[in-house]
Amino acid sequence: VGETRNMPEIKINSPNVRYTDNYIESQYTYHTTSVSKNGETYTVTPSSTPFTFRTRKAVAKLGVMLVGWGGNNGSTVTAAVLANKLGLTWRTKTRIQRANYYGSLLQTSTVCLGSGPDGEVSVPFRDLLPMVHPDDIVFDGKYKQFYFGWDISSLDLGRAMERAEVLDWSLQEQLRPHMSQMKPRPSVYIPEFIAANQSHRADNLIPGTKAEQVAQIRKDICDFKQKSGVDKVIVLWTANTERFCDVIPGVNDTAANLMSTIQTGGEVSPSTLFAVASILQGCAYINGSPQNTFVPGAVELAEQEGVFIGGDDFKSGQTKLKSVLVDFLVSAGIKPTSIVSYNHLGNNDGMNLSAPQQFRSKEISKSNVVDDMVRSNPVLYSPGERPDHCVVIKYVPYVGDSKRAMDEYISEIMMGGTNTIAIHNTCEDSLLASPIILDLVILTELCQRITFRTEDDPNFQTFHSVLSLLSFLCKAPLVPRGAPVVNAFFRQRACIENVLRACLSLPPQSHMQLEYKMQ
Ligand code: NAI
Ligand code: DG6
Repeated sequence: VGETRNMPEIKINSPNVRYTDNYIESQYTYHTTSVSKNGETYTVTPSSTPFTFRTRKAVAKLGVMLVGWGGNNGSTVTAAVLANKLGLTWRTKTRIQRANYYGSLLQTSTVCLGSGPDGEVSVPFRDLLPMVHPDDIVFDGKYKQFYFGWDISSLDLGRAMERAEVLDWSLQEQLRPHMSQMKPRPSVYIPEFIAANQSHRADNLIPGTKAEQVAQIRKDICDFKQKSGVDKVIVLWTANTERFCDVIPGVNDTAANLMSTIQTGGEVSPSTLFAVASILQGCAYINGSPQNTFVPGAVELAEQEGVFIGGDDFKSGQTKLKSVLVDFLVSAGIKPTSIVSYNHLGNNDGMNLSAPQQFRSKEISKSNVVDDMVRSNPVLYSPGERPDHCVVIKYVPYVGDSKRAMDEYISEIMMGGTNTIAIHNTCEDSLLASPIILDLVILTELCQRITFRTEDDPNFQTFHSVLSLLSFLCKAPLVPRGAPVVNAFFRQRACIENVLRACLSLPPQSHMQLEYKMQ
C-alpha cells in the first residue's frame, strides 16, 4: 500500500442527500444566468433548475489498456503504479524516496469541505466520492504473460523502462522482475502518420487491412477483459503524436462513412482505428496526444454508441503553467501581448516531433490554450485581437526525458509600461504525464457511474459522450459541438470540484467566507 492510501468516509448531513445500498442520491439546485444586450444595456436573468444526481457507489474493477504502452509515459505510469502498490522505497543520491502519486489532481490535491472548530477542513479530491484507487487498476493479473496495452515496439516493459531513462536505477532494479514479464500486444503501424524516424521501432505489428486491424483490437480488448476479470476497460492513447488527418466529406465525416472507409481503405489514422474499436466495444477512449483522432465520424460513432471519449493532448507542464499564468494576467487586468514558448527535449517524443507534420499537430494544440482567456476580456482586447504566440520545440538527445522549457510573457501594464516575465522549467516530462493518465481514467470511470435528471426528465441521463469534464487534464479540450472550450486552469478545476460537490448536494465552492466578514 502506497503512502497516500487512507480513505476517510465523508457523510453529508442534509435531507437533500440520500444514501441507499447502491447509490448516493442528491437534490441539487443549479443556479445560472442568461444575458441579453439591447443597445448599451445588459439584461441578466438568473434561473434555477432542480437536478437529481445519482452516483453508483460500487467502484468498478478497472482495466486500462494503453496504446503506446512501451513508450516513456506508458512504461513510467506502469512502473509508478507498481511501485506504489508494492510500497517500494529506493535510494537516490540524496535520500530514501518512497513511491507516491504527486502531480495527481485526484490523489494528492485537496478540496475544502468547510469550516471545523480548528479552521478549514480539506480532504484529498479522491475522498469526495467513491473512486478507483490507482493501486487497484488491474495491471499485473494472475497470469505471467500479462498484456496491458499495445505498442509497435516489441520491447518488454522492463527494457522499455530502461530505454525511457526516467526512473532511478535502483528503483528499476526492484521493478524489473515484474515489468519484464509484461509484453505489449502488436499494434497498427501506418508509416505516413508518424515520423519516419520511428520506423526502427516498428517490429510488433498487426497485419491485414484496416477492417482486420479493428477486428483484432476488439478481440484484444475482449481477451484482456476476460483474462483479467475486470468489469470495465478504458483505452488511452499515449503513443506517438500523429500528423493531422484530413477530414474529407464522404470518407470520415460521418460515422457511416468512417465505418465504410475502414472497410475499403482510405484516410483513417491508427489512433482513429483504436478509437473506433474501443467505442464499438463500449469502452471509453481517451486521446493523450494532439492529433485529430476524433474526426467528425468518430465523434458521431461515440454519440451513437453512448460511449465516452475525451482528449486531446495531456496538459502537463509548459501549457499547464500557461493556462495559470495567462489567467492570472488577464484576470488581474494586465494585457499579455507576446508569448514565446520554447522547449527542448531528448526523448523519443522529441524525436518524433522533430518531423514537421508531427510538430504541427503539437503546435496547434499548444497554441490555442489562451483563446478563452483573451476572449473573456473585451476591455483589454478588441474583437479578433490576440497576443503574438510562438511555440518552438527542438530535439536535443542529451537531455533525454528531462525537458527544458523557457517562456517569455510580455504584457502591457498601466500607462504604457511593460511587464516581462521569463520562466525556466526543467522537469521529467513522463513524470508529469503519468499522474495525468491516472486522473483521466479514474475521472472517466467515476463519470460512468454518475447520472442525473431535471424535474422534467422522466429518465436519468449520463454526461454527453464528449466528456468535457476532462478539460483540466488536456491541452486542447474536446467539448460537445457548440459548447464553449475552457482552458483557464482554475475554471477547469472548479468545474470538476463543483460537479463532484453537486453529487453530494453541496453548493459550488464560492470562497466568499461571509461568516468571517460580519461584525
Ligand atoms: P514515446 O515516444 O516514448 O512513446 C510512444 C510509444 O508509442 C512508443 O513506444 C512507440 O513505439 C509507440 N507507438 C507509436 N505508434 C504506435 C501505434 N500506432 N500503436 C501503438 N504504439 C505506437 O512518447 P511519450 O513521451 O511516452 O509520449 C507519448 C505521447 O504523449 C506523445 O504523443 C506525446 O506528444 C504525448 N504527450 C506527452 C506529454 C508528456 O508530458 N510526456 C504531455 C502531453 C502529451
Ligand atoms: C515538447 O513540447 C514535447 C511535448 O510532447 C510536450 O512535452 C508535452 O506535450 C507537454 O507539453 P506541455 O506544454 O504541457 O509541457
